Amino acid sequence: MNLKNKNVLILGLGISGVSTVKALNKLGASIIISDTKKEEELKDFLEEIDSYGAKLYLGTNDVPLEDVDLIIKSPGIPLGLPIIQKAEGLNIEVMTDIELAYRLIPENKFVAITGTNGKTTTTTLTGEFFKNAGYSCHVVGNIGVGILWEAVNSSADDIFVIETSSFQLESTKCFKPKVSLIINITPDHINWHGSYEKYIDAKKKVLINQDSEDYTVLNYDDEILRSIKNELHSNVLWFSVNNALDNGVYIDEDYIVINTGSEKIKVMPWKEIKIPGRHNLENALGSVAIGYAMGVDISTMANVLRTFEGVEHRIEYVTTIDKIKFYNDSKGTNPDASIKAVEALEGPIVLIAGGMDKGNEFDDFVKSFDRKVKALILLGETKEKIKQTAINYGFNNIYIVNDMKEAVNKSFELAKSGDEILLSPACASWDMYKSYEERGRDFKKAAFDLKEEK
Ligand code: UMA
Repeated sequence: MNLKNKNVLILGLGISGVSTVKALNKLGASIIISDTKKEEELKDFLEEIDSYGAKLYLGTNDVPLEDVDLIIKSPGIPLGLPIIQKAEGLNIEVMTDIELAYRLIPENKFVAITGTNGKTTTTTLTGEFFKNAGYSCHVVGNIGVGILWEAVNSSADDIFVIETSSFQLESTKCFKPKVSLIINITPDHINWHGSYEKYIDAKKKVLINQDSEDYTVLNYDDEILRSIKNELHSNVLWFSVNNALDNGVYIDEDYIVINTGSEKIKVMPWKEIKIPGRHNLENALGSVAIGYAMGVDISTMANVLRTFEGVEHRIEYVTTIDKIKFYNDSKGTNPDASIKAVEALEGPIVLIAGGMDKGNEFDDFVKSFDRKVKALILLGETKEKIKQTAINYGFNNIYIVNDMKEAVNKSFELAKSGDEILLSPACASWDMYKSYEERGRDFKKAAFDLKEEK
């Protein structure tokens, strides 16, 4: 795809927007940028692309489209936005950065990982497999690194491990990774997609173009994923925590094994995996299946699994005060993710939850408390919704707070020696913060401030 002298409109100047602008500048495109934020709010991002002479439309997404050849939109911008509708009427192609990256390097070594939960851990872990096996590997995408700047600076043999969100996938057309993985699917981002079915359809776009040269890794324990078997044209590799498999990665007498169809390869005892919890075992099995498909040697994968400590904001141990441990799970941005965090800790737990309302229900979340959660501290847009759900299930030890500092102080007041304080909001952060990372850092700061006071 040749973009030299093409007029490309970048909608949204966030992390992916900046990476896209830098890449397009290198490719010789003429760049137009539009963002509803004002210049002042975009100061840092604008500084990064200061010298490129881009035409700016700030404080608005209303841009004349007459001369525009292509639009690259930030993942979170919905396809229903008037400018996108207008572009479609004018036959101007609209895509996200992962689609353009694929079109620029179609003879790719793209590994695309999606799922409702576990994406970031699995993407990081898979990247570690490749790096430790001596590959040059870019870990990019929803994990917080725009793909395009990395793509235009890569070599032919480089591998891209891409965390792909439903937002990024929804507007793909040709995107066809060498290996795809869907870890699990449960309801999320319903408001944005319009329905659970549309969210599932977006996730499926990670594998829909794959053919007999490609591999699709799927969780056999997930009913939705089992049911899409007939839609695949690729080589399927299953993984399962619960079931023995004819073809795939599973647990056999305490060992992680790969059944290739003709032989069973022992990887390692699953109990030696460093990251805790059943959900992390699923993530590990998915990563092993990818590593196997891409030819990473077994001992490298086993060594990484024995030492990999997990990622920031995902059941991250923060500190201990008076034998009370603090865990940051700000990445718990939907009920299912937070259920996994509650399950992974031993308890008793004082749980801090609540945030932006994405249209999720919290029944299963509250049911997972199961006497392990002793108190619930709620903040953000969903505080009353979660409170009401908890009360409906007979859980009444609930405290409403206004900010993270108050949440941390209140939880410490309620916790006893041996308890665990867990931030796992079950909601997005965007009602109070720019990102889940900012929310997680705020939680950690409040915990460390409290420790200093003590
Ligand atoms: N904007 C408009 N018009 C709109 C909406 C937004 O102009 O109608 C502008 C905003 O003002 C903003 C820009 O678009 O300045 C986009 O910023 P953003 O924060 O939405 O996006 P990025 O900074 O580019 O970050 C995106 C991903 N964000 C989303 O999909 C919402 C990041 O995923 C990703 O790490 C990054 O690209 C690099 O690929 C974050 C995320 O929350 C972690 N993802 C969701 C999730 O995991 O649940 C999907």
